[in-house]
Amino acid sequence: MAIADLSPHPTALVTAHGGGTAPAMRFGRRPALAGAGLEALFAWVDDIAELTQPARIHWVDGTRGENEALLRQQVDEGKLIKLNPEWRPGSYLARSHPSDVARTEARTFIASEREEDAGPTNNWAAPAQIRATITPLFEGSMRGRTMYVVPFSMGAVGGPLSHIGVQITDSAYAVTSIGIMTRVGTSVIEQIAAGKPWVKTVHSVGAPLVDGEQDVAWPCNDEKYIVHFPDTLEVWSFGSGYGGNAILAKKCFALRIASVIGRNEGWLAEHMLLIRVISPEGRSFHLAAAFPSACGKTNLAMLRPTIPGWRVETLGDDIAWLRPGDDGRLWAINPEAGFFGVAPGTGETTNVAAVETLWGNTIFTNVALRPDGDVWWEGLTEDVPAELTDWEGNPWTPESGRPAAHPNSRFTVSAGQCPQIAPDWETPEGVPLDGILFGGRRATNVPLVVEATDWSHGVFLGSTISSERTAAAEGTVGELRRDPFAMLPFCGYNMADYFGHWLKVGQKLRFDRAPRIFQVNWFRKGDDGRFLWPGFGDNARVIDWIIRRIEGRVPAVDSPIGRLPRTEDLNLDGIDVSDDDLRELFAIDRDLWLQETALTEEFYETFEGRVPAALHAELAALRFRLTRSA
Ligand code: GTP
Ligand code: SPV
Ligand code: MN
Repeated sequence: MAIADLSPHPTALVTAHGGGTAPAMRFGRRPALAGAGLEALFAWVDDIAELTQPARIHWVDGTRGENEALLRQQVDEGKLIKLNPEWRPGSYLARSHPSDVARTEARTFIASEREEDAGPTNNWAAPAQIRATITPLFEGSMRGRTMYVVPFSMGAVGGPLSHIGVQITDSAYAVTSIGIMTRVGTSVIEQIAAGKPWVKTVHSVGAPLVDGEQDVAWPCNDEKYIVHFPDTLEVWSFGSGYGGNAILAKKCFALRIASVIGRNEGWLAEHMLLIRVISPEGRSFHLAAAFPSACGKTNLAMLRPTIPGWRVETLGDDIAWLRPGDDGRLWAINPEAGFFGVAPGTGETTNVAAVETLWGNTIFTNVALRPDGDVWWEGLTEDVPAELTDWEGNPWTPESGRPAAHPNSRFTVSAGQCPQIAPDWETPEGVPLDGILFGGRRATNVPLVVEATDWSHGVFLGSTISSERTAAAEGTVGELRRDPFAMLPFCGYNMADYFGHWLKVGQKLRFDRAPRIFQVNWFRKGDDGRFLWPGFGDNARVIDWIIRRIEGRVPAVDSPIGRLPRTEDLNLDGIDVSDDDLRELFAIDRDLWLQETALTEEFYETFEGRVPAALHAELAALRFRLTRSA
């Protein structure tokens, strides 16, 4: 179809339901707004339409009625299964194509002008070259489909730390997901009209419908490209409908592109949860924590402490933007509006707040379906249902010998539904941080908790994080890999420069007001392969120690790798952690640690001299402490 065939004020919705004629054109028109900034937006939308040749254009206004219509349309098209409203009102199940279940890091590119700006941990592509590769893929890629234009804000609309963008997509599933994960609406267009800068993101599942071709439940393409242009603030994503590849406001914008904006403007875009911890005395503390994908952020974000008196309020579960304030403190916002969380392992005993959050209005992807029209996944209940439909739509019984839900199956739900969401979670100026935690999944070596001696030691700890791979990205689960700051797949520029930027941000903080930095590891295992630490709600016991350290109420023990708790300072009332296990949780094997330092040096060397001297000095100091006689 030629661009000329597109009506200037195209209709929103296809006729699918109700038969007969199209419903009244209530949604989808180009906003009737004026403002200098809009010309560029309209021209860009026209350009993308000319390239991708959709059958119609729908300007998303973010209203409830529009959302309901989009959900209904997806049900009619067989793309969503409506769950039984008796158990799960307003909720839906999507089943992806079995090849499109996780982020595809090997197909993710940073197309900075200079290769060294992407650095050795990213796939670099020359901008002109990759544009020449992907443009033909987008040519006609939306034929027969609706092209949605989705204006979104990361952070409260108009907030001082917020940023806006527009996503063009041919996936209604993406639109309804973005509607949960971000703030979508015409108020964003008003900001663009007023001249506020915005990020351009383009997404196509890469499955045009030609000559009346029948659509499939989960259109996607074997060929995938997730390409970031940090110099022009653009993202182009082709071929995948999966969350992190398709909700471009999330990892692509709020981390990869935002990390570059943050480098240029003096702030940090981080893969971090954000919580307020309220002590038994009623004092509030704000913590952010960076753990790699599927390593416990959502769980800690919704912590229900097992020790009396403590409370946690949720502020965010995946991304935090941190900015030094005039007061010398580090201020944080959660730029998102929802949770795109890992389903398996989320249950009454592990994360009851998440289970409660999911009471309704949730889009589930790749979980199992119960005969009664509700959902299930491994770990939701102790009892395993006798009969299910698995994530691929096949009959399943416990004897099947395979998981009923995909290990990276997910829920998408509004943050406001979390029963312990902080009442002020949308406050535009954010909250001042008292502590930052770094962690990963480490079966060996890394103690339950260790405190950094100062900011640069903390940055060193962040830069050395390694973690066993999970199902959140394609690759071999369990394999140990470096994941500094939990940002390996998400840093939009050279990670050595990123380490340097962290050091610089530290210099802008008042030394007595900077957040204290800790490393934690809930995943250490005994020789018998069992977790040594009960985890989940009991992680509050570690948080309790961290807060008392921040308050200066407990001493710590110096070790070669940082400050450790005295065991008598850990509140272990009511749990069975044997003395042996406790010793093992904090054991530091000097030989193994020296091997770690050798690996760290190797890792630093891959940056060819770009790692800041301060971090080399930290590494040398660690080696000295490990080798000097005990
Ligand atoms: P992304 O959304 O991929 O960034 O993941 P996340 O970091 O938010 O991870 P999440 O909290 O969803 O946890 C992932 C998995 O780790 C789930 O299966 C959890 O049950 C499990 N998990 C979380 N916290 C703990 C813990 O303290 N101990 C143990 N053993 N497992 C945990
Ligand atoms: C992660 O993988 O870290 C996620 C899920 O939070 S995704 O948004 O798909 O990246
Ligand atoms: Mn994540």
